[in-house]
Amino acid sequence: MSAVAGRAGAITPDKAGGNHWQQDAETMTIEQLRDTQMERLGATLRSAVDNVPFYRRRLDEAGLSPDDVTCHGDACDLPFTTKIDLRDHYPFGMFAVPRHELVRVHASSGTTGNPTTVGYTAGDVALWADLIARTLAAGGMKPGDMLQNAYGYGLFTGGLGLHGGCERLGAIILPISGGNTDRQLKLMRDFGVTALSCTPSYALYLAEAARDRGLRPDDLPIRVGFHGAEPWTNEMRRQIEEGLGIDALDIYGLSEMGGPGVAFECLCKTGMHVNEDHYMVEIVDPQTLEQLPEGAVGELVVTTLSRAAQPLIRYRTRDLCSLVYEPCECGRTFARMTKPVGRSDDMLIIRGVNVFPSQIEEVLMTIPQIEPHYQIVVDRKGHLDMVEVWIEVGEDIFGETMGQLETFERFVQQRLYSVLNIQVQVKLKEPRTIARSEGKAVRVIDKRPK
Ligand code: DLL
Repeated sequence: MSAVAGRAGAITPDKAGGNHWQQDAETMTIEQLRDTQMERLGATLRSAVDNVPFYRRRLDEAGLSPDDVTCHGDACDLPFTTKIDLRDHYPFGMFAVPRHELVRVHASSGTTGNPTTVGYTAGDVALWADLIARTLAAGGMKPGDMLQNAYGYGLFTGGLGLHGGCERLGAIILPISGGNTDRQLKLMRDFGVTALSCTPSYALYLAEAARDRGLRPDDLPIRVGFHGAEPWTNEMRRQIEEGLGIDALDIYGLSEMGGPGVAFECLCKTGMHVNEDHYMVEIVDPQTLEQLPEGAVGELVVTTLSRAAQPLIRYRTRDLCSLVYEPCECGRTFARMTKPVGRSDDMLIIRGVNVFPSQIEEVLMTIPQIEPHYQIVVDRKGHLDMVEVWIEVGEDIFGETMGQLETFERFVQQRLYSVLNIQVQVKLKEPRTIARSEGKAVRVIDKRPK
């Protein structure tokens, strides 16, 4: 199986005015898609069982061999994979290829302590680039367009993911990464940038910053934006589109699946097309784990069909959404997923960065002056998420001078930064001032508008 099968090498306009990057693949019939999926699923299962002891054990326990999975219905018998499984096999225990076949490793935050690692072979990187090229082409990008990529570069998959896809498309990448808003706006105008990629909250922030500097949407050359990595609403879309004068498109992915590129919106804006030839998706009830029918909201479960370095079987994303199978006006036949409406775990997404409350607790509990009572308060100031961590400290600490208290707050802030990679405000609270709960402690107060 070639990771880049169906490559078009050119962008083909579709009837709705968007564009296909790999038209044959993106518009294949349902029968072709099902055959492709079963062939690739078989290869994925064989590789997982042959090369990853965890999967060999799991399939053994389920009394299954890869040859038992002969039709779509059989896939429901396969065991699930969770983030805990990835953590338990940190760092490379879930990889299916020897180290010399890897060319890249990314990582994202884990539930506790260790990050979740993601490996890529050269073929995986090439496949990823094609999936992002599909995403960018669907927004009308072509050679000659310039993409200002304000996703963070580094271990986060947003920066390098969009970067590779833009080069694959043959368009121009401006690898500016996040932050430095003045420079973002200056280069956007000076260079004639036509496309923007960043989190939706940063796009709103850029729109506001442009307005504050007296720039009107018509003064900005950008035409289209690719926004994801955190939840956003259609109302936010409206504000971004008005503020920047663009079409704002949703893109979805997660590190465990290689990063962005799992699903993308076309200019019809009627849900995100899942790249079903490379990712098999289902919706399950997060409690019973039973598969749910088309249109029902539940947890998205994804099986990789083409990733060589790290095949994942029935991975529980924890993202809650629904799927629609009706073909889209753009000609694409892949299922569309709705915007994720929430998560079935407690992960918070702060300015695009994943944060688990347990990570914060772990840090706090290593500091002896801190009592085991704390609260995490998340709010939105303007368009940016802000986090305050309220912590109760012992009586004795309030005997210290203001300067010493501030030094202590800064110390805790730095400890949290080193683990979370985001700035949080630490607020010291006097003993017994954080509300006690009779049931489950309420650790997170999320005041952000839904
Ligand atoms: O956020 C990958 C990505 C980068 C996607 C750039 C889109 C654009 P992680 O850091 O592993 O990977 O976070 C994955 O982010 O499980 C969702 O909860 C959330 N998420 C990603 N895209 C969207 C979206 C990247 N479009 C987690 N809408 C996922 C809502 C999203 N939530």
